[in-house]
Amino acid sequence: MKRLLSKGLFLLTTCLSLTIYADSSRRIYEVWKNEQAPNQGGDWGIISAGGTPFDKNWEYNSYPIGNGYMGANIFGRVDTERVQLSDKTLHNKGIYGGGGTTGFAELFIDFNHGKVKNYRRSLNINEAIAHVSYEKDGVKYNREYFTSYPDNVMVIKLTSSQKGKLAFTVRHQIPYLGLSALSNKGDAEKSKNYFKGKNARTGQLSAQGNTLKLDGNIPMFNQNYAAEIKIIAQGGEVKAVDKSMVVANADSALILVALGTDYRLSDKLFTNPNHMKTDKSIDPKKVVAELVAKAEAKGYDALKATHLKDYQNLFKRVSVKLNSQKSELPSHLLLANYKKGQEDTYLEELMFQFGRYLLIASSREKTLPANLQGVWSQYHMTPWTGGYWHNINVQMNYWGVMNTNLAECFESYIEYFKAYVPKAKQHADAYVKKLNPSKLAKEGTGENGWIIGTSANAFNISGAGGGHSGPGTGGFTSKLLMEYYYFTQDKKFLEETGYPAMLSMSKFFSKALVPDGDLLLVKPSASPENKVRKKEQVEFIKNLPGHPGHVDKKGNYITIGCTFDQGFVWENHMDTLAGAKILSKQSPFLDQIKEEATKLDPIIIGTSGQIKEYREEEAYSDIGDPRHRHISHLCTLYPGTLINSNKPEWMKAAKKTLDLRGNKTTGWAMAHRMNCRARLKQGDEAHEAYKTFIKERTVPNLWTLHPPFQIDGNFGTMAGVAEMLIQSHEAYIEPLPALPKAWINGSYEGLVARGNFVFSAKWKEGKISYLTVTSRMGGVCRIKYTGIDGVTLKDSKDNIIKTTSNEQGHVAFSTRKGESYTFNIKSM
Ligand code: FUC
Repeated sequence: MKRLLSKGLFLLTTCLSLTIYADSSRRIYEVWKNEQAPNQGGDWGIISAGGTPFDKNWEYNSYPIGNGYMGANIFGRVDTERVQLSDKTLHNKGIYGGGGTTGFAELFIDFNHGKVKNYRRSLNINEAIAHVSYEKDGVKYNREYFTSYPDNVMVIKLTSSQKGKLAFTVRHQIPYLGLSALSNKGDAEKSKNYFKGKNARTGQLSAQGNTLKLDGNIPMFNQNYAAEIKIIAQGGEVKAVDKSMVVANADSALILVALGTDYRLSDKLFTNPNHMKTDKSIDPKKVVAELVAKAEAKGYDALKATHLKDYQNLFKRVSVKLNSQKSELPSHLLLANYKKGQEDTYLEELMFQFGRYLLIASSREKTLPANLQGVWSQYHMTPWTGGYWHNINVQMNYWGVMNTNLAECFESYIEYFKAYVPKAKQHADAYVKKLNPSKLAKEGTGENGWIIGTSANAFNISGAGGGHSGPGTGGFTSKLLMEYYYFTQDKKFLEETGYPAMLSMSKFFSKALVPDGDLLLVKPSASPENKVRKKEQVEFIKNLPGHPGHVDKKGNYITIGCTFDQGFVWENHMDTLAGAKILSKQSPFLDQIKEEATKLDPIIIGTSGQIKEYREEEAYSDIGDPRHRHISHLCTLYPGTLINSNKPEWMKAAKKTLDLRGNKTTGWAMAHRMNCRARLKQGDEAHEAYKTFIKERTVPNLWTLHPPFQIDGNFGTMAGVAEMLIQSHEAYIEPLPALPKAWINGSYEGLVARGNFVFSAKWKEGKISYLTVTSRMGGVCRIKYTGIDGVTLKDSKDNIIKTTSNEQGHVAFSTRKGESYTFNIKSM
């Protein structure tokens, strides 16, 4: 017994020391500054700058925390602290009339501390906790802020180094509650309309005992909302005065915040009329009261422990070192220096991990997916509605979710998809009926498939057909589902959700194709957002034989068979066929799409050596903007797979296209270029796109801009870093496929490849010195890396594992679920 016990203890200490060892090799990443965030104190008069709302203080300087349900922006002020609160489900009419996210509530905490010493504010992204600390009159003040996903509550802990020194007043506010909130001079007249009718909101505030409450309604979707803020002080007293809570002589204090609305994700939500979308069986006032009561009963220590366990379970899976030393500079200076040409790769690493932080903070199971601004919105009218834009933006949000080991963060999109798909089927019925009636199957049967167009939000999705983006948006979306399967190997998901979705998308695409000679082309078709701009282009189009397309009033060129649409039909048809093979399905329809896939002619090289964006263009930019942000004709290079290393002439043309297009573009568009360069194995060019992105589109809190703030760039470049370090979209896994010179030495742990293989690697002078694979699901692992064939492979028990290699030197071996395999690189 004694022996057993000591053996157990030995094992325990070994495990512990191993964990500690692994942890100590990890860096602590912080976004931090020795200055407070500037704030105009909730000046909601800012309505527009260049057509979209814009507040530099919030966008550039506040620190975002979130738990998927709610977001909070922390300013860290010592006079009046501002904590700006958001909830993805809260919508008003929005900028285009179909709904849009809108700011939820404001918390102001008056400290009146004036001039202070040793000020520091930070966002620790290893823990997802924001901190503020400083000294005033010899007393040290500390604040800690986090949003817990398991407890769905925000926690603010305030302490002072001397007893009884903590004194502050908490005020809550409902933003945009009518015109009184306006103070903006020039825009006041114009902005009146923003607060009227469906954009108005009702609301009330109360303060009782030690609790602040607010609740109200936004008429757009007849949506009720509520918040509860409880202040618990140790020592001293808490007193309600007017509509605020005054804390005096306390030693420490806890502020618990819960937000809620009567939004419940379901298919009815998308098919019901606007006034019947919310769920009146939910009482948000009750919901928030329960959340706060539970959190109070649980207590600060347990809340924090639960939060850390939950967050770190996801965050700690990946570590990356990119030829860097940890910088001691505050992050805004690191960024400022980088912009001046001191390109510290530590910032590149920090940005990568910050992307993972933001994804965990804004996309969790049972919350809505991350929107254009993640989970954060301070505006009455959020830019582009803060919605889900399906011609690249929402997909980009999830490009990196799998390879950066955060598969669980994609579950929110899967749930959203399941809820909107009945509406997407109605859109497909309407599309085929209007645009290709001879192919219409009986409406309501699902036989016309499903389609989603560009714009969508928590309450509505659009259909496709006409306008600035072709129906390729549907294939762009279904791609995410197939990738989820490839990475997780979750067959149940494939059987129940992924495969039916792709099969149904293939049904839709079959009906969107029309014969053209021997080919099948999507009609109508449009390359997302690219417009005809010059007279010469209009002339060129007019003179095209057969007049395949026309320019609409907005300058969109609506035509037939754009590369974007053809490409996504190909991708989806092939994914459907791959899914059918895995699930052993057969049907005449599968034979039909196999045949269709051969008639798509999706990639054509033009006279400039470019991949054509339009079939009818000859030289580059005969049609469309030569510098356009969208590179939709390269979507089959990334995230698709049609353009790959088996087609060197297409790879060459893709490089040419990117060279011609250039990197001068919006934030997310730089991220797409970065990923494309990675797929082209152009490590230095991918890195160049990343550098341009950091220099031109990154702001001091490390959020990134379109401009204005749009989170897809953060997520897209996060995906790009991983894509440079590991790829698995061809028949094998390739570690370090696009390593730039700047990352000549480095390491990573925990990046995921398709097949659910988890990789860790170290490299020196650009060459791998250590490589290990953990198999999560079993199966055959195939690796491409120069010189790897013949290298001894061992499992975790030091058994030598048999490998086979093919003519190209790719190595393959069978794996057991849960087992790790290490290459003895020294023998290379
Ligand atoms: C797409 C892009 C725009 C912007 C918007 C939210 O329409 O073309 O640049 O990102 O989405």
